[in-house]
Amino acid sequence: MTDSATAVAHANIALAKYWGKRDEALALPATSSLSLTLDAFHATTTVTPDPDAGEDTGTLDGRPMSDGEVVRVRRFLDLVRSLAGSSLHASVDSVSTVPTGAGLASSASGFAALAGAAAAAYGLDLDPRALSRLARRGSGSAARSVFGGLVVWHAGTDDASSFAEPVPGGEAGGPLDPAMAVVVLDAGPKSISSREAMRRTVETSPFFPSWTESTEVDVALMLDAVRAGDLPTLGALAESNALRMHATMLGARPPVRYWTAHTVGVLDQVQALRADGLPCWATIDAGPNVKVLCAGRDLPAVAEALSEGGTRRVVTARPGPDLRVTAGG
Ligand code: 2P0
Repeated sequence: MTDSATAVAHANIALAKYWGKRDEALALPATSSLSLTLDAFHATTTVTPDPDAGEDTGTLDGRPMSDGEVVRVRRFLDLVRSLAGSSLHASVDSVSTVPTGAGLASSASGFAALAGAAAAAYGLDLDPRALSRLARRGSGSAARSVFGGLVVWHAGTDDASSFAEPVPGGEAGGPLDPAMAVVVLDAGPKSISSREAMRRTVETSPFFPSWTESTEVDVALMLDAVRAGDLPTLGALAESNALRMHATMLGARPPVRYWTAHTVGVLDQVQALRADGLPCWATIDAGPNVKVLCAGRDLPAVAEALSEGGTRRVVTARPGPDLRVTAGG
């Protein structure tokens, strides 16, 4: 038996979104993106290489992984094995506090934790940038979950230049003090995977070229806002960028629509809270749930308002930590 390794990675929510790939095989995104890693949701993954195992196996939250999940893990471990020069199969056991497949970035924390644990278990000595590039191959947004706080993922033009890195200024209690209220409207699996929806958007939406051009500009403007400690500008850009991402997928054929009437209801509420003098901004991923960015000091009031007297589940989150390998390796 070879030593196992365990890693913990936190979920991230993009403020400037990744939507569409320029290269599927290498998982190169069409645009750069900017995200906030959250302390509220994380995945803990243990990889145990086993000389006696004939194939890779896995569990997710204590149940055997589905065929589709095992295929994705196996492909990822193939990449790790090729880098490590190993032929050992492994068991992968992952426990997540993120509702799987509900547009709450379960694959980001999942594949970042898998990358960290697999690299350690197979003896790869990777610096954080190399780990981010490796995690990207499992799931694009996982590149960002290697780091805590605010993170930029440079789109790059090849495997070496497409990596994430931390952006100073995202610390809790700092001048920007970013925080998030996650409004959980539906924690069930989504109707179409983001991978498939992105592909359809790239292939059929006439809005896609404008989306990529304007997102590159948004990332630059957001980084300026972070440097200036200007949360209102960052928030307004984030809300607009999310709406543009959904506009580009609504332009696909057949259209991709993750919103429900409840999603629109929360957008209305966020607008009303701003009008009442409570600064907060909405963002939406590949699912109906709405994440609301605000300053840490306003988080209790924002969460209280969105919870509708406690009838709705709202999870509060502050900037989360870097990926860490917690055992073995
Ligand atoms: C993001 N999302 O930037 C965007 C916004 C969803 C909406 O990254 O195909 O699961 O594995 O690279 O990383 C979700 O996409 O997709 C995602 P793959 P991933 O957070």
